[in-house]
Amino acid sequence: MKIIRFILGRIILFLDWITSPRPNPISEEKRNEINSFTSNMVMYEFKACPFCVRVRRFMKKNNISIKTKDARRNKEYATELINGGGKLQVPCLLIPKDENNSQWLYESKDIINFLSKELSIEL
Ligand SMILES: N[C@@H](CCC(=O)N[C@@H](CS)C(=O)NCC(=O)O)C(=O)O
Repeated sequence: MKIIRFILGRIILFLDWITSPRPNPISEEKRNEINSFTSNMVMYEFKACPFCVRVRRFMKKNNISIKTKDARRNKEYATELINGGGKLQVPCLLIPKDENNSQWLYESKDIINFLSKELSIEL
């Protein structure tokens, strides 16, 4: 089972690599707006998870750069995710609200919808 998952993961990463989307051209002003909006966010992921690939491709196409934490390879990140968000499921976007409050947004579709709505990106 582990070996099948590994092979599937490699295939997903390879396909993602050869069909990687080009970033849409945007103005410097829009780039600054995106960067300032996402600067303190973190996305918990597994590198070869197809749902994470979907979110990463959306981000790349739309010039969104968010720090990622691989919760498969790093047990500390997995613990952070479980303690903060309540479960080990990726992708999960951590959105800090203020000093004591954060939103842990699960579901690839919801993450893409959130980013596109907040950044006025058409889907
Ligand atoms: N409906 C979810 C599915 C996410 C999902 O199934 N993620 C898998 C990895 S591909 C996961 O977190 N599994 C937990 C585990 O393997 O422990 C989405 O679209 O984000």
